[in-house]
Amino acid sequence: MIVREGGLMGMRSMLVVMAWMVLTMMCACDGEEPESEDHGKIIFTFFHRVEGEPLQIDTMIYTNAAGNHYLITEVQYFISDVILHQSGGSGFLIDDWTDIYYIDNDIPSTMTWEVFDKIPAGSYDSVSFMFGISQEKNISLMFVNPPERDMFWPDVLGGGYHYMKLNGKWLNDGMSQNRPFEFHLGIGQIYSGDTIDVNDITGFVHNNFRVTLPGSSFQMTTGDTVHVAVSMNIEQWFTGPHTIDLSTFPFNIMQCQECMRVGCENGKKGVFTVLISKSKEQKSKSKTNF
Ligand SMILES: [Cu+2]
Repeated sequence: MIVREGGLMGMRSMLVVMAWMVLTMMCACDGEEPESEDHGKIIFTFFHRVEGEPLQIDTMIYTNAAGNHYLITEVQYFISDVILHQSGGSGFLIDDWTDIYYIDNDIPSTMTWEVFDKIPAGSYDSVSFMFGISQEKNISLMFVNPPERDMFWPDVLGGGYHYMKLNGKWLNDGMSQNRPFEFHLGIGQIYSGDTIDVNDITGFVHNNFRVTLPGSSFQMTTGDTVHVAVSMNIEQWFTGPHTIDLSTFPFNIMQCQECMRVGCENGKKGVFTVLISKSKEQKSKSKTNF
């Protein structure tokens, strides 16, 4: 409120001020009233691990199922259309503030997602999310700022955005030098010939897939904060249904649909696991750690 300096406040002005104060108080009381709908909130935290331990970046200490020694330099990915599956009911879609969420191992703030949506009280069987972005939503130029913007996928290769950039280096026994790998997932291409020439592209494949987190049931009661700690188990990208030998992969797989298909099939099982915990106070500092 602005009160002008100088001059006496007239009766009319005083009445206006008093009316304003009464209104403000009423509004304040309104705000303290409990919402009619029963709901709680949900916070996602993201962890990157290798064989159960927190990821150590830039260190050649890991060996995948194929026997390649490897290190990881970057982990960047999108999840979208998170659905909380209500017991015996439909799904609650998280989309109030954002429906596409970016996670980056180098940007700690992205590793915690305080969901804006008010989550209806009740019991939930599971939590699922789209890995990457669905065909309908994966639209070129929708992100104008970094870091999301820098996930763009070239239009000529299908457009939109990478689902994931998992970058690193690998080395086999007997090799004298590291080689880079770019395990990038996104829209695949179908080529008419045997050569990989963008002029021969006859179609695109949307490789995004839905992940249902195993053991992700929870109960939401009013005032609860449910903490969903999602772990990406990086070694699982290289194994599962398919053992991936980096020496037989192109260093960048963006134009190898077969490579991306195999990678995505590994991603559907074992890559993502979860721990769910609850806190009562909305402002609680309690947090789940692996
Ligand atoms: Cu790429």
